[in-house]
Amino acid sequence: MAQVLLEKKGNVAIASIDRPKALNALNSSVLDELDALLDAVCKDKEIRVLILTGSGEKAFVAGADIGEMSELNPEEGTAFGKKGNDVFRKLETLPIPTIAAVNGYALGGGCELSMACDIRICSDTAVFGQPETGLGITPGFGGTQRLARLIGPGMAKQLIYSAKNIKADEALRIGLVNAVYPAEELPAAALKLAETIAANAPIAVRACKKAIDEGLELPMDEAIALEETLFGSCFGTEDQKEGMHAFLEKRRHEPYQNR
Ligand code: DAK
Repeated sequence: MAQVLLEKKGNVAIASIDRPKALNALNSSVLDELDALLDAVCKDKEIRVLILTGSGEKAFVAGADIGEMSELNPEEGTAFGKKGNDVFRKLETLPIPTIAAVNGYALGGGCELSMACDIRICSDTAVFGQPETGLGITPGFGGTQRLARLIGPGMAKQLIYSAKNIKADEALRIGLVNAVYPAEELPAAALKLAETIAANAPIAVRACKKAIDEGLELPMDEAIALEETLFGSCFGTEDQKEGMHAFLEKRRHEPYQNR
């Protein structure tokens, strides 16, 4: 039975981790399915934005599967960490924008999964945390790296060393999420945001993702040069011509064609 579900609504795809009885904990087979799903999403030219969420009302993802991890030896632990990291990196570098709609517990690997997405929004029932040090391990799916980059090293160290969970309002305050919604409104809010993004010129949106993600790793002069190249490449697209002509002709642009 599939443990990661994919639904398409127009140009938006919604992937749900579907193991609600284990609070959507990530085991090896879920990671394999997520990996295959990302490959399929990448190939589907209709999909312009991916939303990631969890099935059920309690959890986004309550972490890596503690049952599966408990008896690993150091070599197996390293291999499990690499498997997760490879999938999360594939998600992070997916060419299209990704939104984590965090609908409950996002602990350990769940918090890390949300951080591999471009944008995080959550329900007022969401709980975030990196409980690993309380279990005798370090975060293993990029938590030490992405949390420190997102919210700064001081706050990341406090969360990781203390293994304390935080609620949605605190996640908003420290910049881990962009917005908090009543639980029942989260799916619609995520879809509305995704549709807003999907209606913009897809080639330009993908170029923005590349410019931001790759530019942040470069010295400023190289980062600006990267932006210039990507900016220039947009002028070879039909969507740029339509967008600018529509403005000059004082009309609404035709739906962008991803060309
Ligand atoms: N793994 C496996 N099963 C889990 C789980 C998890 N992370 N979280 C919950 N479950 C299962 C529970 O065992 C329970 O199963 P049954 O007993 O019903 O069979 C079911 O989900 C419902 O959970 P609870 O009965 O505990 O529900 P409560 O509402 O009472 O509590 C909770 C919800 C989220 C507070 C609690 O379930 C909890 O504390 N869960 C564990 C959260 C956690 O510690 N997550 C972090 C896991 S560590 C690495 C690779 C990866 C990682 C690290 C290193 N390398 C290889 C380098 C990542 C580590 C993690 O993510």
